[in-house]
Amino acid sequence: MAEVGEGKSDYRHGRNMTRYSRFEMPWRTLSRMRIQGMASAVPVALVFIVNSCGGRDATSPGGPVLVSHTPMLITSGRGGNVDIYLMEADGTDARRMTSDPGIDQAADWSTDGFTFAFMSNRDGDFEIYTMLVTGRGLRQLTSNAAVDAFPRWSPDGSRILFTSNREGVLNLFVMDADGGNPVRLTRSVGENGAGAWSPDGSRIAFISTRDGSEELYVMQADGTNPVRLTNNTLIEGSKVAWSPDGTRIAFHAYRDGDADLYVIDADGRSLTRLTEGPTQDRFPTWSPDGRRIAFTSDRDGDEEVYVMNADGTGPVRLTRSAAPDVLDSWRR
Ligand SMILES: [Ca+2]
Ligand SMILES: [Ca+2]
Ligand SMILES: [Ca+2]
Ligand SMILES: [Ca+2]
Repeated sequence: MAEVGEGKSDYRHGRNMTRYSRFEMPWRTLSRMRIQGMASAVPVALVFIVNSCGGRDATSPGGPVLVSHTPMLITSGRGGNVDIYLMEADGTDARRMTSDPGIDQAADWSTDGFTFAFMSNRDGDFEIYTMLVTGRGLRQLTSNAAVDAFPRWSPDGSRILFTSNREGVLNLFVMDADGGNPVRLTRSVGENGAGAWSPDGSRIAFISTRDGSEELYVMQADGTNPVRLTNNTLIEGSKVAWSPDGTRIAFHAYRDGDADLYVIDADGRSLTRLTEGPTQDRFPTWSPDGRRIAFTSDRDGDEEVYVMNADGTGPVRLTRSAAPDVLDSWRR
């Protein structure tokens, strides 16, 4: 199994800077993973009672600090292992959702608010799983020796988009939310991955190397009519995110040697940079109301989750652990 980006020389760039998070799984590295023997692991059903906590947003008067109580799912190493936690969006009350010795990461909240999908290598290679936010109800949706990664729930809750090399190189697939009927969506030269549904479910944004460099594309949800949005943005992240109104797409890219957040109109116009500075600013997720973007940055030493206004102003740190903390999903 490849290490998850940590200190690998081919992921260094520019001023000897590690380009990738310890937890970031650059989507193309998945295609180079070799499958190890099966690791025996018994999923542990964690019992957590999740407070009902939607819809209570508060804005600090006169200031940029925006507090939300819509919870987030993060991947963190704070418990000594890579696991998924449910956290209030003010950074408090993090509750551990997974406790398997394997890597559990890339959680994506379903629109019903009760279930999340994630990727785990607990059976020896990466598969897609779902779990209730109570910690119960673990279900394994994929089962094969290939990499199955980065699940994203369709807005209507019926399907899950994911990235897999089950047919050779990385491509986007969609399956029913119970794991049935997997269908390949992308067929191109090069690799395709890191897909994300538009809020109305009609389109999918994704990253592809079909034109040589890694660029952002949008296609119809059935895989037709791919349109390239960026040129030489050096996107190598594993995540793109649509604004809730479907007009913009946030992503991170390494245009100047370190990761920064960008937003582009869904038609490819108006590329805007949101973060500056030599630190790694990654994994954007829009708040449900579209006014904020949460992200992950190592600007204070180690990776923490931050939230800022959608125009890039007023970043506020939410997590404070010595381990890497990476934002995965904000409840919709
Ligand atoms: Ca784990
Ligand atoms: Ca697999
Ligand atoms: Ca930066
Ligand atoms: Ca941390």
